[in-house]
Amino acid sequence: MNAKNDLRDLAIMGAPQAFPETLHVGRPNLGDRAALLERVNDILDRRWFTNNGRYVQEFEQRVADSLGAKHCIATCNGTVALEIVIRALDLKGEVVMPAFTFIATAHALQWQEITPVFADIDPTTHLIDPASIERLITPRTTAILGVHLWGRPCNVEPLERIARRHGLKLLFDAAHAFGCSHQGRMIGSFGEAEVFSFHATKFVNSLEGGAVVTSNDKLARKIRLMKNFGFEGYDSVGYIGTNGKMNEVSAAMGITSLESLDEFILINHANYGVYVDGLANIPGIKLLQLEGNERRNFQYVVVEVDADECPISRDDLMDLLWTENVQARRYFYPGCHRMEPYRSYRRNGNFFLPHTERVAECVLILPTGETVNASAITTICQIIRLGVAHAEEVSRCLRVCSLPMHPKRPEYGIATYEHFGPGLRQQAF
Ligand code: T4K
Repeated sequence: MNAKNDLRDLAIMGAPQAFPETLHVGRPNLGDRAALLERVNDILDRRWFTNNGRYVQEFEQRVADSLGAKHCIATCNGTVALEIVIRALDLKGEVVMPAFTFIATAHALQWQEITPVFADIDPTTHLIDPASIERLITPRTTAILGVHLWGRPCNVEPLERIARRHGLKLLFDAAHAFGCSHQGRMIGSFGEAEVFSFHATKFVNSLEGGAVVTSNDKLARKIRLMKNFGFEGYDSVGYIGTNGKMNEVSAAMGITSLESLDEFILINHANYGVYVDGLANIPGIKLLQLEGNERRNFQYVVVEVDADECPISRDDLMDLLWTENVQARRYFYPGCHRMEPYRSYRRNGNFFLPHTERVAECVLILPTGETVNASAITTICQIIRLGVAHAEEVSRCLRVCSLPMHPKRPEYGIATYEHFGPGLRQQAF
């Protein structure tokens, strides 16, 4: 790791990059490798790879127990879990959801020709704003789909009241919120059902995976059948279904990961604390507050770059980090309503979502998890501090070099730092 104490230490000035290996947002946590391999060997020995195997059953039981829920139905990923629960609840027409979320939340509805109707968010919490929901409800509305973004629970009680008043179903995308609580109750126990993701990038992962958690017996039974083609027995099918099953190796990884849950949260929490100190008093840089009495997993480090107060733009700061081999991400830019097919829908196109627009323009997600240590975080914070302190030079340098570094910013093309690194100093100055 190369220290970044002043402007001349930055890679855009020709200095070595801060990190020889890329730091990612969402680098998977491993947990106990030996325990995982032992389970995988057992799976191979027993030749039972999928279809409600022993490890899937154990994973489901452990998840349900840890959340105090009656049922956990494991699936191949979080998106399919959402699709199945939406289908099992018989949702139709329109569903109100926040525009500021991962695109899978909207797609899970639209995939079944249900129109996502986008509500605005609370600018402080980034969560669906209950006050923006009621005016969106029409006779076609069948549900509200809240998202516990960044692991922060939605403002559940007003959502429950609105759902009750209008006879709507309430469900939650809890992809980010495993291990989190709201008013002392674990996420997983709210609404008709809650959906988790155990994708590789989640702090508890099953390589790919997801789960529906509910305490509704009838719904649980239906989802269990639906994720296995609707089979009720060898020769009888009770519902339309799909193949949404989790396989045994994923479940083995999930169990192994669950066994390290407390350790992962401790690491994330400690990392968060280093970010709090490292980013203190940088003008226009605000770390999303996660502390409090509730349980949190701290798996996303969310920074707001305030365009009014910060001399450098969010995107220039992100590019600066990429030149140093820190792949910060601007989740969930530009918001679902600005992505296809939704932006082409006239009704959504007309939506006025000022808080969503502002937050999508200013959020930057920084690396955390098992693979990031305190000194790496201190260096990341120093890069940010230097970027803010020398905003003009940094932005000019980024422009002069017309850096083609960010594969997800099409305006910059696909190349990476390696493509422009040598000779950069001559180009810039
Ligand atoms: N609802 C919400 C609110 C969600 O956030 C998500 C998923 C879902 C529903 C759907 O759940 P799943 O169907 O995915 O279970 C990532 C994840 O793919 C996605 O699961 C997650 N949310 C979303 C927030 O982030 P990308 O497009 O950022 O993925 P990608 O491939 O760029 O990976 C992120 C970083 O992690 C990269 O810098 C590389 C690193 N990485 C990734 C993988 C897969 C690794 O180092 N190793 C790996 O194995 O979406």
